[in-house]
Amino acid sequence: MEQKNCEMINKLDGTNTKWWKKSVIYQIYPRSFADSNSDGIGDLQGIISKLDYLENLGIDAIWLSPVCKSPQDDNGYDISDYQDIDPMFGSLEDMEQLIQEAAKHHIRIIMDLVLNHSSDEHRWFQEAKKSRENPYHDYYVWRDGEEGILPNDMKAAFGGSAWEWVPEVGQYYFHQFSVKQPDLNWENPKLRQEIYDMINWWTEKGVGGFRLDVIDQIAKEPDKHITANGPRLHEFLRELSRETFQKADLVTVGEAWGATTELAKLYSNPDNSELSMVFQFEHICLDQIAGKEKWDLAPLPFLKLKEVFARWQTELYGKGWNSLFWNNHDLPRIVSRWGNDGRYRVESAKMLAILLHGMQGTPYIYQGEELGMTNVQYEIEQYRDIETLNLYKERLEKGYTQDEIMRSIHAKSRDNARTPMQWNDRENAGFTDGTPWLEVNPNYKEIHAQSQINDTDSVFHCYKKLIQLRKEYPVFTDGRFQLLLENDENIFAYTRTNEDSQLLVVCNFYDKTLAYPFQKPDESMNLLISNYKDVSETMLRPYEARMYYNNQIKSK
Ligand code: TEU
Ligand code: CA
Repeated sequence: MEQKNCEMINKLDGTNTKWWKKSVIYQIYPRSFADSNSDGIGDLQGIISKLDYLENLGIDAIWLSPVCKSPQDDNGYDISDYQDIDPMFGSLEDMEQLIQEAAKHHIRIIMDLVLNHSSDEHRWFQEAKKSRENPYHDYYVWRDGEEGILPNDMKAAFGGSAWEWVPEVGQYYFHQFSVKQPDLNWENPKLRQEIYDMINWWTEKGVGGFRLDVIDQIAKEPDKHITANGPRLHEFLRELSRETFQKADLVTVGEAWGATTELAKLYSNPDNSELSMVFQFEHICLDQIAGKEKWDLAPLPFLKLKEVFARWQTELYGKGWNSLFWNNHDLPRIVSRWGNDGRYRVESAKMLAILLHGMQGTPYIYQGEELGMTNVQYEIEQYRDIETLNLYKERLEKGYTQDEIMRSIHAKSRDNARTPMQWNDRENAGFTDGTPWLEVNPNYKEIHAQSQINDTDSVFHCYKKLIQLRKEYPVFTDGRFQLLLENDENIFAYTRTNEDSQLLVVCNFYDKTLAYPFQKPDESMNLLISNYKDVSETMLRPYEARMYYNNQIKSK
């Protein structure tokens, strides 16, 4: 019955295929979005209460970070029951209600599937660790050994060894993330079948698609130190797709830190054999010391940023599909990171939006990005994220100074993105009537949704307009990308061109005033959107961004 919801939206769109190529997806981190029952944690009813806001913004789908049952060691990325909702967020009925209510607002729900690992509190793992003969034992990745002598030196992403000893079975299990996130063994066909059944069960409930957490790491081979891009990865993905996604008109997006453009063409092959699109991070990893960790800060190499975007735009054209994003729940706020969260907060937030949304791919907006929300600079006691807290301990032990560590945390902690959504200027930014699980950014009196919704100069309106433009002009979807001024140290400029029209995007990435680098725009150039009230023919002001549209290119 619920599947009708998606069919209904398809009809409204006037298309039955590849709806996601014209869509904009909004990511919700449920625990930080809206709290309906004053326990300080966002929940499903909270999201339902904000659907009008999201429809007003104009987004097509919500990527919902995990809401399944979980002990919350990694905020829900450690699932203990894939077919139930965590009571913290509500019930299965609330989830069904969300799917239905969202459809009435022309919004689909994309669930976050964490298939690389489960929680150690999942029934499968509870059984698996009982004995080597248990039927669930092989659902996980085990290696023989002796207590204290590790199978090898592999490290977990959240610190420490990737191996954990279980005395009952006299073996180590493998975990790429926290010790409470044992890796699933995709080599086991029975496990794969359980996963497919679970996905099909959600599809029947009417979800619009799935985001696949660290999907490039499912085909691990720890004996060879292989985590990402294991030999059987694309074989597994094709089977997964055939057994589940291809049976419905879903969007699927694979998180892949290790993707290259070549691999991305496999993941997102237009023949639909694997996924709809890839979510890769090459641009996001540029401001760190090469070969080191994200905490080892380096200035953004701007020319490299342009090169990376241009390469992905060009190489995937017609052969794959990319996600366009600056933010998610693991990344710092972009306006603080590569914009300016002081004097030019509004201008730079809009510039970054215009720059990204003119490209080919499916844009993602992470909650609060549409308001220009910023990073926080908390004391260590105020942080909640397992990665941040482990890093702090680990680096103190390694002899880093407190100041060095806090500088890294302020720049890169995942909690920068996880502070509660700023709805209004009331206490706790209108997020909760209780005590928020993570403190609200102290700038909420100045930056909040209520003041922006009806202000046509707001960051919110810039995003709203960009979403509308993507729907209105086909060139956003199909135009070929060309980078301009490749070696300019300040300006990011490009065109998108299809058979009968062209977009020109010109962005000043920095806080200085520059000469306008092109011929003065003529009457064939229609200014679609910009971030200053007027347009100078000779100058680009700090963080100025313009997007022109020209539909007379044939006559040229
Ligand atoms: O993230 C994948 C991942 O590799 C991150 O751990 C990343 O290295 C880190 O966040 C960068 O700081 C996904 C989820 O998005 C993340 O929230 C989860 O913690 C992780 O998987 C484990 O499920
Ligand atoms: Ca709540």
